[in-house]
Amino acid sequence: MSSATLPRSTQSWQAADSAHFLHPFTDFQSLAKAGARIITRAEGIYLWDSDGHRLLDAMSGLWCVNVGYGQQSLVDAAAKQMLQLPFYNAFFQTATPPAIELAELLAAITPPQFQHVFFTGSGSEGNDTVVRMVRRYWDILGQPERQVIISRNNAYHGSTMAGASLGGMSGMHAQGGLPIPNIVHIEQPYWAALGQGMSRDAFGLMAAGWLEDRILALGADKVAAFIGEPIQGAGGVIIPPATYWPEIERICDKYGILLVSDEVICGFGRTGHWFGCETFGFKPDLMTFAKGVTSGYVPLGGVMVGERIARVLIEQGGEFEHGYTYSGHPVACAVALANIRLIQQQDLVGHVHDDVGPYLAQAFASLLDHPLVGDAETCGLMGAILLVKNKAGLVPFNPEVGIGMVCRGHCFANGLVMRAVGNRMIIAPPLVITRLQIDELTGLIRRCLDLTLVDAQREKWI
Ligand code: PXG
Repeated sequence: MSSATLPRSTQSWQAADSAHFLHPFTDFQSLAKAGARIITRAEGIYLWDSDGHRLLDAMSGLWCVNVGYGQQSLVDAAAKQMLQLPFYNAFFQTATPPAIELAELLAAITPPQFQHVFFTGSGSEGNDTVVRMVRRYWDILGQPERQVIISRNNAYHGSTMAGASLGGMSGMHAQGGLPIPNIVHIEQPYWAALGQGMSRDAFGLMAAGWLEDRILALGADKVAAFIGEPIQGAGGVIIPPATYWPEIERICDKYGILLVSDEVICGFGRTGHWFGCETFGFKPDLMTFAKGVTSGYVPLGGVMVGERIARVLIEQGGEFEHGYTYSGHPVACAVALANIRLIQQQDLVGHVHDDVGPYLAQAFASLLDHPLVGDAETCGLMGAILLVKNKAGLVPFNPEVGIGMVCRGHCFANGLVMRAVGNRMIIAPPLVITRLQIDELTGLIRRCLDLTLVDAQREKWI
């Protein structure tokens, strides 16, 4: 659809938007001043806005459109299910075929300890479920004093009261009296910021050791669980050293603490395996998922529940007093089934692992010669570029410059959606991306880095 055939002009959309729509994570006044960019359609890895501009969507919507835009089989699955049975609940001893089939398929594609799933409407609701479930588990086992959940600074686990509490974003904690009780945070495994002068592997062991220190300080009999994203996404694509997760697992095992992997971003092929825990070689007791389970075509989330927990809940727990209207929504589950089958049929996980993942790693390595690039790393189809003032010693820009946002501005103007998190430029493109499209992406990134360098020199930030 070109702008000419749209029923309203961009200006009219923007006026109505700022008059009525409170956007998530947004400074409402500055958005009203700037006017929202109105996205009207998409195909493959590209978006179009209401002025007809094309953008390469290197963020997969918001880390979710794994199979790319415009996949007919997902659309057909939704339409068929809506006609047959648009909704029925799973509360009062009822179920619908799509929810049952999806549960069966998830049990097959997740690591073998997972045979059960609890469905939610989003990743945040999934993590709320995790909090209630791990505390319920320890209650049933007669250890109700095991309440504390340990998470990490700069983690993102959602925006509900429990999700934002688990997250380690100080700005979020400052609004609304968070975190809720008995959620504590340790430092993140961010080598470029905290591990200078150490090898990555030595730093990974040290960062995992912070978990053991905290467990000992709290008393192991007070600790219920540890939660982490295999790779921190919203925190800036922080890829931990290879030594980190196996050591975290060893420590959780040593003290009998439940290990939760938040796979909302890393799940469904993003890192080159079905799940991030497989890429990093650890075995969680619970796994939160959302986003890529439906490629974002409709909302769905959930928690994979390991047999250690499921057996206790099922055999000794009685009623688990938790659930959502949309737990197991038939249309969402039908779309998830079509999405996962498409990932299987097109072997998108192998495509990331063997082909475009290594190709993106090479492309990012080629950017290391750029004067602004202090570090460039990838895992599967997640990538981050660290912008620095001086490559020697990774000297950061003054935060007031907002170097990431300057670069992001050039990206938008040049037809590329790339996200800025502080001084890190991050990408997570659809898994269907081709080598040729990665060449296009890399060319656009280089152009935007060059334009950012010109600004930095002109403004004497460098
Ligand atoms: N866990 C993780 C690891 C996430 O990335 C959630 C939970 C919450 O999911 P819902 O579906 O409730 O949003 C997320 C969501 C960003 C950004 O700025 C990232 C997310 C959401 C919004 C913005 O990168 N991730």
